[in-house]
Amino acid sequence: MSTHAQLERQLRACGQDHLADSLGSNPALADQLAGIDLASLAALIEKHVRRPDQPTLATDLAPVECFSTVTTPGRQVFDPAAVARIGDRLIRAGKLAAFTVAGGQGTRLGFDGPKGFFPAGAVTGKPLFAFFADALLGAGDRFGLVAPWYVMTSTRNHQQTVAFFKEHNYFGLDPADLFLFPQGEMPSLDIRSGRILLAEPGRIATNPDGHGGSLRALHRSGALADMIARGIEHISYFQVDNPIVRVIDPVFLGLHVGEHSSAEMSSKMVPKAFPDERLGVFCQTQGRTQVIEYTDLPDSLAHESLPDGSLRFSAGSIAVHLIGVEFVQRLNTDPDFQLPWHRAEKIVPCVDPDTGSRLNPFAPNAVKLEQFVFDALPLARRSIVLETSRQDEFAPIKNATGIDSAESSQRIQTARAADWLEAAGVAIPRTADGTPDCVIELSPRTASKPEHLAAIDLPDAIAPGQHIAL
Ligand code: UD2
Repeated sequence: MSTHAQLERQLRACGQDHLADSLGSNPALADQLAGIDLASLAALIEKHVRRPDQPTLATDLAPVECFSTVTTPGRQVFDPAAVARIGDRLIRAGKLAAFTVAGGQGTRLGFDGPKGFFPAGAVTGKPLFAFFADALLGAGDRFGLVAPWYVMTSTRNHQQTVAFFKEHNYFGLDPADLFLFPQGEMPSLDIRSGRILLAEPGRIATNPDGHGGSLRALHRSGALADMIARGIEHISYFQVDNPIVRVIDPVFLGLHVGEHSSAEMSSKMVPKAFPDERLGVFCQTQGRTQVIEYTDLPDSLAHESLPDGSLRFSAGSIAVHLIGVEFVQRLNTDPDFQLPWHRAEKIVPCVDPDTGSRLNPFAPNAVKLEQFVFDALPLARRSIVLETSRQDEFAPIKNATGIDSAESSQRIQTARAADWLEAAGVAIPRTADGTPDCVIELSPRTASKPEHLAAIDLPDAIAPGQHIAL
């Protein structure tokens, strides 16, 4: 059977007659469909569009046990210095790479451009990508070598991102140590019929396949092969939205490769600030770690508290992981490897396939399917979770205003820098309630931990109202 006839048959088998009918007159459509797994589409439409159901939770769901550097009661305490020595050795030996997932659409932020371009610096206005580059350069200064950086984009922001890095002279990094690749796409489906929507006549509407798609995209893009060729053994995974993420962390790496872990996939958490905080929660079922996304956690569990008043399911995911290169290789060579798909209802402007007229819906008209990287956690044999300090490592920029906005992130950045500088002997102006009366932007090249400030020439004091970048 010709490829064309085979494609037509596959399309009809999964209810996409409107595409099968126009195949002959539109060769570009066949190219667009080539990257899509049509064989599994019928089952996905049935499960997520025609008969969507609530995800079922395991009956033995329990809170996860965590290691802690902040010694919250009840956590497994360990010796960070001993563990850091192990991580330190691996970093110096060039075994760690950085990996940013930057393929999301960032609709909530309302920023006109890829999120990595967002001006996150309170004083310099430098973009998020510059923060991560500075973190890598800072680690390079301290460990004697700059880790390679892999950035996952999406088809819609890839060229723009490549150009942005070039325009900014790769933020001081060697372009040979930078690897940008686009993630996979999924067709966007009509919310009622399951038919693939058309973005324009003859062109299907697609959406990025979720950050879980990164595990396959690493392989497909050649990034994984590049890591192996460089001798990389572990991947420091983080999202594009958190300017204070500790990109290179010897303590976390030492724990990840240590006796309690299978060195396949490890995670960082902070205790949730309030029950409905929009963080996935680490849980345990059948001895395996997993994350339940906040949208899937029933209210009763989100609010359940312990006798001391703390939340029972409190371990909030800050979406920071260490992932073993061998683990990613294993998943990609396993014919049964498939992360679950998650359904989201979205507004997708499209054209009517029957009349060709443009539709601009006001209510969700599409089902978007995405995979989540944390769904790979239960595939790891022993997966550790490390509690960390929220103020030191988590100040995401997701929303235009309020919680997790640029304003809240910059407030946390200043509070963190003020505490670190004060501990290093710098006088910090504070208002009556203790809030710093200044704006401080601390580059991760200068310090990603308080002790890094010991090696820096610091001012004696910061003036009230001063804006300072260090
Ligand atoms: C994510 C987690 C949430 C919590 C929070 C911490 C999910 C589903 N939820 O919430 O549990 O850990 O972060 O900040 O992850 N991305 C891609 N490709 C895609 C989709 C997303 O690269 O197809 C990237 C995106 O660019 C961003 C990250 O993944 O860096 C997070 O995506 P999000 O904004 O959808 O997740 P969020 O912030 O609601």
